[in-house]
Amino acid sequence: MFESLSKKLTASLDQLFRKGTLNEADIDAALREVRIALLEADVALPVVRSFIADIKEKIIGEKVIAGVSPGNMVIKLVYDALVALLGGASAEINLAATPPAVILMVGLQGSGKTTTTGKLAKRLREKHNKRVLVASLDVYRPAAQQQLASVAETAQVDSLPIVAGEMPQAITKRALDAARKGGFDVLLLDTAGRLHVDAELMDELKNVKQLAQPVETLLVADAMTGQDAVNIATAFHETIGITGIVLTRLDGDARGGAALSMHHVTGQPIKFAGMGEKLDALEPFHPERIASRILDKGDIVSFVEKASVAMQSAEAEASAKRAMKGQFDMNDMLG
Ligand SMILES: Nc1nc2c(ncn2[C@@H]2O[C@H](COP(=O)(O)OP(=O)(O)OP(=O)(O)O)[C@@H](O)[C@H]2O)c(=O)[nH]1
Ligand SMILES: [Mg+2]
Repeated sequence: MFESLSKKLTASLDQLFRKGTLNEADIDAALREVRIALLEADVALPVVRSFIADIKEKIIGEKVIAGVSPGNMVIKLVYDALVALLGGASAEINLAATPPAVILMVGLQGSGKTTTTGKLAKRLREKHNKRVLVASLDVYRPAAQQQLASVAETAQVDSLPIVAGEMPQAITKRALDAARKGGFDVLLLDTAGRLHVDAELMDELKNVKQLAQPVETLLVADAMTGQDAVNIATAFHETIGITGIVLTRLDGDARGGAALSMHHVTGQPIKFAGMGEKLDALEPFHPERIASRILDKGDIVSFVEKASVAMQSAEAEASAKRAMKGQFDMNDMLG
């Protein structure tokens, strides 16, 4: 995944690495190539713009670190900006609710909701020791409910018995009731897909959300989604309100656009990555690890980090010495 983005991004920064000193034109040229690499990877234009502006601002404000070349410093800043774009720290699944903790799965048609529901159910059972019930609210596609039942069987979790002709809100009520009575810790609600953002189905999701009061509403999105990722994420977040994102098909040759755009436009974390069709192919999403994979400059990043820590401790020591001598000044206060 991200191979072509990784190659281009790394190449665009290699020029900086080779130079001893940098002027503004060098940096502009490198950032122009970073911008092209991101656009070619289908990252949405407003996201790319803000990414580049952010780095430029940081370059201007950045302190010079002893022993670190300007080129290395820029590489480190690009890496930091990538980590931030991917969401910063990794985020765990939230189960902090009076049981059953309800997780609502939403997303476009074929994005991987049903598969991810099965993956998550399996993970919660195996890794978190939870008793999980799943229920399908997809009454529109023939056999969709049966598909979830068979996924649940593979995941070795319970699924709500199917009642023919029942509508989504009634299923939701019955699922909540069954989860409470059955002493389940978690209830996963799989919903119907939609081809585009569709007002009628969105309304239905809003009603289901109101009824179920989920602790997590996860937007399941295909990592191959290009420029449209921004519209999809915005629409779901504005109408329903999501608490996290699951990117599926990261095992394919995703260009990266969705991964790099969706957190930025929603402010919500990417919690998991789907890495295949099998039920154990779900991984927690770690922004730092993904950023290192995209920008193949791990050695430089850790070198700059160490130099920066060393400089900070040297500065702290110097200011402590000055304080001992009673020479503490405003600069020490401002840090
Ligand atoms: N390679 C790969 N395939 C996946 C992944 N997640 C889901 N799929 C496949 O994508 C296809 C659609 O997955 P579903 O889980 O049925 O998608 P859905 O969102 O429930 O679809 P609808 O209910 O029709 O909206 C299936 O063939 C899955 O096996 C993934 O992470 N990697
Ligand atoms: Mg489905």
